[in-house]
Amino acid sequence: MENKIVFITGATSGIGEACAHKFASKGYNLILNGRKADLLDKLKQQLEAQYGMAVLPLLFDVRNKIAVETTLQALPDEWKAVEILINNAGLVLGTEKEFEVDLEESGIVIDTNIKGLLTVTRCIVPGMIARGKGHIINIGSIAGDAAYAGGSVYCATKAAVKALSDGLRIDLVDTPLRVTNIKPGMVETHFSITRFRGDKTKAGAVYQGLQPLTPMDIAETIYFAASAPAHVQIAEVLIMPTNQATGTITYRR
Ligand code: NDP
Ligand code: 8X3
Repeated sequence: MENKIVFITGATSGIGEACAHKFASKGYNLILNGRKADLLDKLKQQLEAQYGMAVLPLLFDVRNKIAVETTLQALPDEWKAVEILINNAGLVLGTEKEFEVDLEESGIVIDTNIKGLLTVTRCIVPGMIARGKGHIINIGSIAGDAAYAGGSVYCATKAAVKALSDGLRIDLVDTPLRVTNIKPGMVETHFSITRFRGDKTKAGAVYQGLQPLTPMDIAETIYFAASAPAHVQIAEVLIMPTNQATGTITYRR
């Protein structure tokens, strides 16, 4: 295939979907992963019609190791040469204290944000090494820099994303491959609705009185990192709204 290929996990919403639009608008072909077949199909139709590139939808849950491995091993030949991997699929469930969390939910968050990311990386990076070309962009978070109240498990997973990103960068230091950890602060997506288990009022309150980032703000930053010259490796980007200073300090009108 002529165009370069970007593979985005969790592409059916928020930051992943914005990345799909950004890279499609630049002529990339996209492998888009998600868990909702209808949304994936709709996105494929929309992007191909709007930008004239090609989309390969991949329906799987990143927690399902067998599904990830078999699907990625069976990629059609013309889709194998993934140049940019955006490990974006992720979530948080609940705001309980660490000693009160629902362990089933914590398991879902850990299995998605850490093990899912590692599984996809494990499947895609060897091909990048063999081709001598590749960029792995992990979506970490400001939450990985310091824990905050009610975020213990989620913060731990994003600290893990930082360690996995740093470790991979070390392991790839003798190759042309690059690794970037994008660490957003507050971005208004479905993220907080998921955190509050569907309660839109509570989710909306998170962004009241300040202007949060948009998913496209993050996609633009990711595109900037991906389009830097080959000798430039943007290792980390911490990006937050102007009225956010840390994971917990904000100014609200
Ligand atoms: P959204 O909830 O809008 O999007 C999350 C996406 O990930 C959805 O497409 C979701 O699909 C998908 N996803 C979740 N679990 C899985 C899974 N097991 N397998 C495959 N796909 C999955 O949230 P965001 O766009 O905000 O989140 C994207 C990433 O950004 C996450 O890693 C998040 O931690 C990170 N982030 C978000 C911030 C924010 O303030 N919004 C700030 C910092 C980081 P489905 O609908 O099927 O669940
Ligand atoms: C999501 C951002 O505000 O929960 O990673 O730390 S926040």
